[in-house]
Amino acid sequence: MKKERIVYILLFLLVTLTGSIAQNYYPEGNGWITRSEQLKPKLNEDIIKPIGLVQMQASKEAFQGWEAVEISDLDSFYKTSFRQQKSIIVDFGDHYTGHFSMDIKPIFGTCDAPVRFKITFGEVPAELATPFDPYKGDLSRAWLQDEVVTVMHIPSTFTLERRIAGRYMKIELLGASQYFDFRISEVRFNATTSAQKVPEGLSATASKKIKAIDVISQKTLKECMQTVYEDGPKRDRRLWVGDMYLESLANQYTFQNHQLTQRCLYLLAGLSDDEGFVLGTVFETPEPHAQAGQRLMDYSLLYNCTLKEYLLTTGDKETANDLWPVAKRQLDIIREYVSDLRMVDYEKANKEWWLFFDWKDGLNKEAGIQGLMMFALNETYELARQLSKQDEVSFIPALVKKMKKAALKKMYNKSTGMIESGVDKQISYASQVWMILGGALSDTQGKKALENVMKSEDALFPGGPYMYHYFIQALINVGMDNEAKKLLTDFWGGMVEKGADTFWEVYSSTDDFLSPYHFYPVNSYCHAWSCTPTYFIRKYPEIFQK
Ligand code: RAM
Repeated sequence: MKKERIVYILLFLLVTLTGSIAQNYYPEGNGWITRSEQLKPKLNEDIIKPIGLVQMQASKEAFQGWEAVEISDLDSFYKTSFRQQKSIIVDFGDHYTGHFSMDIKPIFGTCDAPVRFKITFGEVPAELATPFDPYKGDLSRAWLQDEVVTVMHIPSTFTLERRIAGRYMKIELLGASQYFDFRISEVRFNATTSAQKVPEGLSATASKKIKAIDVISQKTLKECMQTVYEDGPKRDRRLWVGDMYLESLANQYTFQNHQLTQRCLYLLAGLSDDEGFVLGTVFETPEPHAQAGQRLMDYSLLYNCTLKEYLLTTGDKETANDLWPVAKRQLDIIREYVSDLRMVDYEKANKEWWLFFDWKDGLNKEAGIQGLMMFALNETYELARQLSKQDEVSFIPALVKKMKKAALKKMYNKSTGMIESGVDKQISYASQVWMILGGALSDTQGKKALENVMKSEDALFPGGPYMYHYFIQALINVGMDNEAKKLLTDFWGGMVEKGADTFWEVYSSTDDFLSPYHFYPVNSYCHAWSCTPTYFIRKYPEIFQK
């Protein structure tokens, strides 16, 4: 081999090897990514056949103005020329995530030209009845599940490469030769999930509505459980820390695939940034990588809470010990942003990090982040206790005490009994909730704060299911069991009444078209953070199953 050639090969190897080994704050970082890959679940597959053909009909009463009305079974669809039918919508009977395929067979003549179809999938009826263009949404138009496909030969089996999620599928004929004819002889869906176990049924005393909510929550979680805990199988199809936290809670009481939680914890740890902070979201393909620079403060801290929950559920100290340095490092976020006065430096935090909490315009998050920090500190201390590592975080109890005192002094209005957040003294549900979860308010104070905020007409309401989860938890923590049950039943029950097969990313009983992305078809209608009713229903049977 020529000398230059050898040098060239060596150089190439050096570049590719160093390129593929990410810089990592933790010496074990790359090993954690490898570990997470070993824990990747094999997906269960299930072949789903449609239940019939439907037509989308405008209806004032229906969710977003459209309902799916059954028009026929599949027999005549499969037997009749598709050139005559031109456009049909099949109903798979429920929401599924996976791959679609169809068999196409000739009726007469020889296939002398390709056939072109447009295939559109929808999670909800309106998605198949609302024109996508001109596209008005903030997120990529490509999330919408419409594809133009060309089939070169008939007979053949066509499989759509893109994984899709939904219940309804429209097939339209865009182009075919007049010299031969064909029919679609079968359509099917290869549905995938990493949820396997069948959870036990609820107690016979549980109401019909609670049972329905429980089933749909589980379905939502099941669809989001793929090779990671995805946030939504239609969109964004990736692992977000906040969604994972809630999914792992619901998983504990249902499918109990703890290996999936373990995989996600290793993956996030291995992909943390060059300062050791867990990033808000990571992707699996083409190789595991993080959303660069996406520092989302509440999510980094919720990593610790997920790890603590994982340890308590599984007793797997090996994993918890492995990942302990990551949890410990996240606490430095709190140390950096909490001033000597023991209040979070909200302006700085808000400028340098994304504080999420909820999709809610105008929400002041000062109280929220102070409360969440205290919550994460307490959870991390418990994690340390389980691992006999309290001495490594011995500062926690005193810090929490001081943060509580500072928070009450700055934000608690004794006369109204509510927390006021920010310079404008904003009153929101989120602020009361996080101060309760962080332990700043006693049960009596917390109860009063929630009772009062629920009476206050000007208080900023929760925006979406993610915030509703924490709201329900706060109600339970302060002993407002009836209110917790009512809220869960009204909010998620509202989606059931509107025909949800899986629970939605955003929901407002007064606005079907609400969208954080300014175009409701791009909302996710099977969304991880909406799956937690099953967690509450099963964890607190005395509240929800009576
Ligand atoms: C959206 C997704 C996801 C959430 C983030 C913050 O993109 O809905 O679930 O965690 O926002």
